[in-house]
Amino acid sequence: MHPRILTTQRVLIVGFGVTGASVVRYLQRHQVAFDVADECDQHVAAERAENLGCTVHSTFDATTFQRYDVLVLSPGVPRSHPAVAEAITAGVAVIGDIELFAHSVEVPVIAVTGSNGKSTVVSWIAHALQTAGIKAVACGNIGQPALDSLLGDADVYVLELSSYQLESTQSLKPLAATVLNVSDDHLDRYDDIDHYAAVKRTVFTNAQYRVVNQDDPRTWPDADSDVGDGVEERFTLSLESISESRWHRVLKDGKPWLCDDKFALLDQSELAVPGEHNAANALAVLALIEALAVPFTALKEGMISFVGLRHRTEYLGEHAGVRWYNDSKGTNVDACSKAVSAMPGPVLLIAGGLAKGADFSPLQDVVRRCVRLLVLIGQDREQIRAQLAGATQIVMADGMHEAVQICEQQADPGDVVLLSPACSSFDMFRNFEDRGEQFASAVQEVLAA
Ligand code: UMA
Repeated sequence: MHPRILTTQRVLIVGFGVTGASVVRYLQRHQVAFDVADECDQHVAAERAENLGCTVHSTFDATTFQRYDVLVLSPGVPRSHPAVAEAITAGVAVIGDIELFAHSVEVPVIAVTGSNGKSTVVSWIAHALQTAGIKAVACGNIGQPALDSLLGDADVYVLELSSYQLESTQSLKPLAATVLNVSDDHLDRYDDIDHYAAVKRTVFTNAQYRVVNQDDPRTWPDADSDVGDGVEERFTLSLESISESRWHRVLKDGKPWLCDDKFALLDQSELAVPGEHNAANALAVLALIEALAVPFTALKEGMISFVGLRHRTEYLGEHAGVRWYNDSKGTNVDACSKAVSAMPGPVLLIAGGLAKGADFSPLQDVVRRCVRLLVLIGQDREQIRAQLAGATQIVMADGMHEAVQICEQQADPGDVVLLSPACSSFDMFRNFEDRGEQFASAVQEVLAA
């Protein structure tokens, strides 16, 4: 919805976190009047009302919501929330921040979604483009709200999108879009994984170039979603099925190289980030940037100088022959499995937290092969123990500090200690960053000993 139209509408911002605050700033810039709703303490609401100069509702109420023409919904508020659902039924328009962004953005957008690797791919694209002298701005679910990023000077936006954001987005027209992969996540908000995957695939709507993961059918655009001759081009990518894929990997002199359909471009061992999943991420980066027609020679330096992100298989250091890694961003089963597989030695794994309805039994195989000791923390640790029973030795810890101490005592030289929880953090920590910081600070004590 264009801001000009919004000036004639009664607008309610639903949720006043990082996104809601960015919507406030955006609407203020465009002289659009609004109110705010957030299920917060009444005193907090009163203080906010004073600061914002508008009405702030501290409950979500169906009758109240229906007094507005448009709700701008924060991604963490489900459209199935009774007050929101009733407003939708009553004909109230419910949009998200990305819908507003879509109406204001004037340069190309590369849109990235998927269960795992989104933030890495988005940051890697931005880094590679910036190293090539192109003003690329990473934003969206990665933490920098898309609407705030419009204030900067960008040649291209690299937009990380969650399924939550996609639910309330219709008008985005990305130059290139991808669903990197789909695995169990957020199943507390969706009927099942197919429902979740279908929401993810809406990122392809109106996209000029679709980057498809040949190895993961759930990422393939729906057959009836082609938008016509000359508009769509599929850049498939695969670590495995070479014949099908423009972007893939080959062995050259016994070493893995990343290739397009003509040339071996990049020796995988030159990448600074470890693991098979990062080889797949690198292919996605190259395939998405291809839509901008930047030659590989301009990208190579940025491809190999990308060192990864904090809390994503982040190397913390070594003590007494034991290496410590922080993968606090591993908030689901698939991410945890990939992190464990990427480790350079037998693993002592710290996992657990809020399970979000996930099934942990797919971890059985990798745990059996790679994990010497599993230390479980958090609210749903009993469920995880039951689903991984027999795969390895399992012990329980009451908190992060105790988990680190157990690993320090049990690790032998050559082992790796990895935090990759496969769970959300909110039972014990403010967020995954807080969890990763607490792990890193406990590890620092070990490293300094
Ligand atoms: N709120 C309510 N009622 C509800 C839910 C939320 O009142 O039922 C209020 C809360 O009191 C709070 C606000 O809404 O004040 C929080 O809104 P939010 O949960 O939408 O979170 P934001 O702070 O706006 O952050 C969101 C993303 N969070 C979620 O999608 C849950 C951030 O992604 C994102 O970085 C940010 O927008 C900027 O785009 C975080 C995330 O965990 C990292 N994302 C999930 C993921 O990656 O798996 C989807």
